[in-house]
Amino acid sequence: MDSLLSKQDCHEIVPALLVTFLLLIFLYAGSAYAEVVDELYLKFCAECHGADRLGGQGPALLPENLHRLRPAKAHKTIAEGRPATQMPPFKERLSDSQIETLVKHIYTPLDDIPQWGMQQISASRIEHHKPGTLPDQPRFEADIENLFVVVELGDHHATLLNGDTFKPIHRFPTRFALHGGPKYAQGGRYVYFASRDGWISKFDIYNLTYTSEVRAGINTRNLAVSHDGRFVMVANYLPHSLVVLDAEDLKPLKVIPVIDDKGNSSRVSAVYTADPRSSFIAALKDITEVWEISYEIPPPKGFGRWMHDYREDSGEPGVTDPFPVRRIRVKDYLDDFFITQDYTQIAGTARDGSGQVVDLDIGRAVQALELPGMPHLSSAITWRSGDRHVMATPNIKANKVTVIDTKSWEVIKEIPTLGPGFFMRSHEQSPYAWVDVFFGKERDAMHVIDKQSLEIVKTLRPAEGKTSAHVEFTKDGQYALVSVWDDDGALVVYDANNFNEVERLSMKKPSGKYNVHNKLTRSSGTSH
Ligand code: DHE
Repeated sequence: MDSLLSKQDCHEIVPALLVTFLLLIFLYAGSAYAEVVDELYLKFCAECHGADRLGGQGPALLPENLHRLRPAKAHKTIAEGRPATQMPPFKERLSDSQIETLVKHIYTPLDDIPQWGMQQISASRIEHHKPGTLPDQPRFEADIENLFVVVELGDHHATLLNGDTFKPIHRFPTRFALHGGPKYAQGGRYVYFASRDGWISKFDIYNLTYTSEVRAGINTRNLAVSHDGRFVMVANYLPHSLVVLDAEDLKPLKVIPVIDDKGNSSRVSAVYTADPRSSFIAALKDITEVWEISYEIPPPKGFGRWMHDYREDSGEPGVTDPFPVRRIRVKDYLDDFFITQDYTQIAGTARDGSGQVVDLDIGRAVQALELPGMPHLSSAITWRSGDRHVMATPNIKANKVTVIDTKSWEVIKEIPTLGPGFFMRSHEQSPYAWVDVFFGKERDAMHVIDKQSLEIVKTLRPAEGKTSAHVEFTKDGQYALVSVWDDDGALVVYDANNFNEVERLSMKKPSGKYNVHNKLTRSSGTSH
């Protein structure tokens, strides 16, 4: 019988079949590999960094956000964890090649990064109560100035606490993974929260209810509120932007892309309000610049109408472009920084340890700063010690508190501690500064330092074996509130003079706690 295929057919079909076969194997291998990557990523990374790599409790993992992290360093971070973050080491659970697979994955661009501009922000806004529709009297009896908001990370709630009686007034749900300090406005009537996934929520303390919410970013760092309570500024990791909101109803007023004059964009390290300057100060992570953004709107007369016009134009600048940016070129990146009490200088460090002092009036870096152990943002406090003004901060990578003279910017003392710490706090009325030992075996310890002798005078252990962290004082500085940072945790109130425990309230992983008076008066013993 004749063969069904001619010799000619064989010449054409066999190679074609072979190519198809190889292609199928290649595609199969490719999709199997993609499946392995997805499985690894979903199992080990997605819970914190988001299934879509756009961030969640942890930052977004995209090439655009990893400029400063070389792949080899990313490998090390996955294997060994990252100090000062919730990132654990994975080397016991993942092989070297699995880690390498994940590294390749996070440096692969996404096909499509969602846009998050004016339109998306506006569309996300939720209005629970229109401005002016809720009663102007508190629904409870308490000194508003001595209230605390305590953030409980364990089940994403916050507790409003009476700082005189230490009795909770109200416990309410928050957005997922709040981070950084909530900010008060209007004498403590309102508090603004930021979540790591970009949601900004405005809560009316008088009426114990949210009034509005908006998603200002996909992966957000923190927020600041102007001292006059008119504007909220949001700092983002993704997209690379700063967003100005109307503090009254959280309507977006302006999206400022964070780009230098060569077109390089940057994540924002953090933004703070500089009250006497009527400006926001933002430090950047991928560009060696500090930005000062003025919220003084000219002309002051007729401001309301002018702003209204601006909003109706849905973001198009009006006669004068509001919120202008002043760029200050600096010597290195500023990952962590503090603004001095008089708002004239910034002391900051890059994660690799190099530090600098930037003068906001002169507009440049004026001095190097020796802070090798890397502080956490907003951990430093200041006080008068003898005839000097000092700044002190714990270090996330070193077992010490560094004390610096804020005039000469020289280190005047390093106080050895039982481990690296996250937060340090004091109060104008207290002779002591409290500092936690967040990392290591002794993480249940809390040191109390005498502000004049610069010696540790007491080490407390609020709960044996459980992390104790983050202190905030009452309005009068007589009591210090400490977190037992555990799902089965507590808020422990100490007499700040004799260190005796006076109250213990059960809470679910309480993180930061924020006193209305200390925050609004910009106490030198706490973050602003
Ligand atoms: Fe924070 C404040 C950045 C890890 C708890 N942290 C801040 C602020 C910034 C910041 C920018 C200031 C915001 C503000 O108050 O306006 N934090 C960073 C980091 O870069 C770092 C090291 C890595 C990261 O995960 O982003 C980091 N921070 C942590 C944690 O792991 C902590 C302990 C637990 C958590 O919530 O993730 C943590 N950060 C806090 C708290 C504050 C804070 C409680 C507010 C302190 C205050 O008293 O104001």
